[in-house]
Amino acid sequence: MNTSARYIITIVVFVISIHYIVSFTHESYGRATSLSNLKNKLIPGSSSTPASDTLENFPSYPSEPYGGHTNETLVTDYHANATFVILARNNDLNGAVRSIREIEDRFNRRYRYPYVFLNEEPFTAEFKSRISVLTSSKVEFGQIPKEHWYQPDSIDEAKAKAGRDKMEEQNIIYGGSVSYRNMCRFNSGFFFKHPLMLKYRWYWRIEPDVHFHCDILYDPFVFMEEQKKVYSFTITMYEYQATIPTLWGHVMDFVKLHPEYIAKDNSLGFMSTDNGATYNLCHFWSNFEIADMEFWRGPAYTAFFEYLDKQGGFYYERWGDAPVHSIAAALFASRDQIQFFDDIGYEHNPYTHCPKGKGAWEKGKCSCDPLKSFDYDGYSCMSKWDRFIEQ
Ligand SMILES: Nc1nc2c(ncn2[C@@H]2O[C@H](COP(=O)(O)OP(=O)(O)O)[C@@H](O)[C@H]2O)c(=O)[nH]1
Ligand SMILES: *[C@@H]1O[C@H](CO)[C@@H](O)[C@H](O)[C@H]1NC(C)=O
Ligand SMILES: *[C@@H]1O[C@H](CO)[C@@H](O)[C@H](O)[C@H]1NC(C)=O
Ligand SMILES: [Mg+2]
Repeated sequence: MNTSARYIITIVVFVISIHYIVSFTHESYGRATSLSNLKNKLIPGSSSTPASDTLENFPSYPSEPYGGHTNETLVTDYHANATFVILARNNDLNGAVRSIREIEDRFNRRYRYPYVFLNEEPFTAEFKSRISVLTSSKVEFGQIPKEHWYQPDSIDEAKAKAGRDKMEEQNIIYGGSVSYRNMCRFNSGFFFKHPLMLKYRWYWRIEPDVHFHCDILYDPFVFMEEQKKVYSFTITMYEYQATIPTLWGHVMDFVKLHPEYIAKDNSLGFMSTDNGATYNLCHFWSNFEIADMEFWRGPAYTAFFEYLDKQGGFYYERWGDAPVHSIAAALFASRDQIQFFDDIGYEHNPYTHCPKGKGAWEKGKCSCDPLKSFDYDGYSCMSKWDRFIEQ
């Protein structure tokens, strides 16, 4: 062997040795230069290790459609003439902060609908600053006119007191409370007349300490408008009979006086199976509402509320805004104007509506337990609504 041949062999052996040493000590170098890898590069589609293989050890690892990030893009599409409305006391501040934080994160930071806060007392500076910091939307704080809130002079206070005492004895929730009655009457007949609300047509009612469990990926206000809806709900249930002993009788008297207001394809059949003789107590839970204030401001509801208010049942009994709104929606709107929002995961203690529609829970990245939805709880009226709407 001559000198130059020996020299070449030495170099070749040296290069091969370095290759193996680096291959063992530097993993990525080894992968980049391995034979199988070179083969994959030369013959496309021959890869024996699909990228997803690495996830197979983690069967619970989120893959589509669970994964991805929440879309943060500001929605600049057509917006409805709409606002959120929150009735609250100053000491409801922390609960109100939690509710607004959630609706912002789940929906409104992309839509920037305004907020109107209402209270019979002035909101404190602390309340205003702690709410305003949560959102880029316009936030307005209004005081409720006295005549929209307090028990009117036309109410016989002795009779009202007797009613409260009786309900307290019966252990009915809020049975002895005057302020709760003020609140129910205000929500029934006045919130949509507040000067801050008059400039809007649509509203979304929110209470302190509620939860929005899912991303809301479309605009429910625009949906309502486009679909010509009037009223919407997420939870429906039975009312306490003891809070409304005479309500249904007055409703039927009103219907006889004003048959012209009854909608053609109404939802009386959801609330009564004997054509109105008796009320099954089903109503929509009004702590969540997305609805059209023109409906409440219109002639049918105006006459209806005035008629009920004259009977005094908001104070002599304890009529809630939930049955009052619900019965009105059932009688004066057609059934296809009432919307059940399955995809809006919503909780107001102690009940939760969790989406059940195909893929809705995944799409909304919902934090609620789909097995614990209130919909088919024994106390829910949802199955009655399903049957009514399908017939
Ligand atoms: N300003 C004000 N808001 C009230 C008063 N009572 C209740 N609210 C609000 O009215 C709504 C319903 O009251 P809440 O106590 O949640 O009643 P519940 O949901 O029927 O148990 C919530 O938004 C409360 O913050 C009150 O006396 N003054
Ligand atoms: C995010 O939302 C905007 C506006 O709705 C939409 O145009 C866009 O396609 C969305 N992007 C993703 C990744 O979903
Ligand atoms: C929004 O609706 C209110 C009430 O119907 C109306 O007075 C107002 O003019 C509307 N605003 C716009 C911008 O359409
Ligand atoms: Mg509440």
